[in-house]
Amino acid sequence: MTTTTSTRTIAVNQDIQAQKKRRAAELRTSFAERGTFVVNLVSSPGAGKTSLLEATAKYWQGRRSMAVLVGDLATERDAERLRPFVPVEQLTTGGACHLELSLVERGLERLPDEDYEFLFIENIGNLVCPASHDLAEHLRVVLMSTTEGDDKPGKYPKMFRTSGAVVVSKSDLLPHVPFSVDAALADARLIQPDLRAFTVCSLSGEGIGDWCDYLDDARQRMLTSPQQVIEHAEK
Ligand SMILES: Nc1nc2c(ncn2[C@@H]2O[C@H](COP(=O)(O)OP(=O)(O)OP(=O)(O)O)[C@@H](O)[C@H]2O)c(=O)[nH]1
Ligand SMILES: [Mg+2]
Repeated sequence: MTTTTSTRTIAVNQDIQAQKKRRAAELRTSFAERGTFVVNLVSSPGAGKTSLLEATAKYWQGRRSMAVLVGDLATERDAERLRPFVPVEQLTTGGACHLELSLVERGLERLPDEDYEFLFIENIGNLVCPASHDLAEHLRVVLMSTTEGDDKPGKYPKMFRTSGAVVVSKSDLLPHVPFSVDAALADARLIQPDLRAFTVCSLSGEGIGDWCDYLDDARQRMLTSPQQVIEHAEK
């Protein structure tokens, strides 16, 4: 007697990814309805994400409401730096190289429940893994510091392809390091021609006004044409 066995493939991974995508879309819409513009800040380690957030918070103090979720593998150090200026919660991954939406949701529960104008999520310092994780943001911004070389966009294309803006940080060091802003931006725009670009020094505040004006305009666009901004973020 012969027996036949039949196999059935269950696409568990696909299902989980679809679930995460749906949840990110729901949250993005709900943030837009509350008037909160969400920015996911990504870069290599030490490029200046927390410093940019400190400078942004100081520039806007008393004029805009913002909150921050800050990700690291360990420690509360970045949250401690930002706490004098804004509501902030530290997310620690315990070793994972990127933030997941579920961790962001847990952080949101710990933040005071207010309709902030801006929510910034500082991702783990890494130009690879965070590119593949939607955190319900309306805008992804990639930082590139002048000390890390101007050849990074072509080497980490997904991060630049999925970002809407690039911030060149540590501009005060330009006279001392071999970094061409033009070359870096040309390389980035080969990958993402519509990238908006800003050059800043978070320590002196140079360029922070232009960066904040851009964020104000981006939030205004979300308030007037939410669907357009949401669809663009989901592409
Ligand atoms: N010269 C100069 N140094 C800066 C500037 N911005 C940040 N730094 C320095 O760069 C170092 C790293 O800055 P952080 O803001 O901690 O960078 P980060 O991207 O948040 O780092 P991780 O969270 O560890 O990935 C710190 O010593 C900052 O003082 C800048 O505009 N100019
Ligand atoms: Mg940081």
